[in-house]
Amino acid sequence: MTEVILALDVGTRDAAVSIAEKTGPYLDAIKIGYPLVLAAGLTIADELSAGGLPLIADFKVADIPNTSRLIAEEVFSHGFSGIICHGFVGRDSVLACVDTAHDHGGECYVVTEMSHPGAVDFFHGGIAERIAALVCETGADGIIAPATRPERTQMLRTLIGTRKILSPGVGAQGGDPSAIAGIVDGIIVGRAIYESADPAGAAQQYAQFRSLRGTNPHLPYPLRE
Ligand code: O7M
Repeated sequence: MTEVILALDVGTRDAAVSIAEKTGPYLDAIKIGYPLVLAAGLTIADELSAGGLPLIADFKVADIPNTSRLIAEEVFSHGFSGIICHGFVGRDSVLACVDTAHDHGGECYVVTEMSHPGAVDFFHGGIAERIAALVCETGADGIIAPATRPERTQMLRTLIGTRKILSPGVGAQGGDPSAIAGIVDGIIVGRAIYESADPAGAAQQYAQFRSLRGTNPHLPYPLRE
């Protein structure tokens, strides 16, 4: 199943709780990060995780190993089940997040290539491929790779095998869910759900793509459960 992960980047606690409640039945996880946590405080994580869906901390951690570990420890003491870090900081910093996540029974995802147009300035030219190799070496659980460039995500799939790919850029950034859902493990959707006049209906529409997991004929590995 290709999971549907809501990027809950709203600006108030009330909006976050309301949208999480409405869309929850059609979601497999919720991702929160700076926009919501800076507005509502980290205790919003305790509140959302009590709803029962896995909660992913998107702080794109990019620091020295000790600081990365301290951030990850704080994250996992607030009910998160996963953390996202950057890969360009290098093996020791990525390992600090991976090891802390695993110590707490959680998962760590590494940003390998971003979805926005400017990402090509740095992530192309071999960087994304090197980060993908680092992901395999460090035992990270998966990568973040762009729905806006399915061909790049397909290439990254060949490098990371059956490790998970979570893919943002669907909807508001122009990524087509039908082009990406067959090669990834989860699509990350924000504005196209939380800015919709009918967030539950929008989430339900994206939930239809769950059945596409592993259907891309060019996949080097069988992905279906
Ligand atoms: O659907 P959107 O565009 O409203 O939101 C997309 C979410 O995914 C938002 O939370 C972004 O910060 C995040 N994201 C990207 O859009 N592109 C990336 O390359 C990486 C992420 C992300 O989640 O990184 C962990």
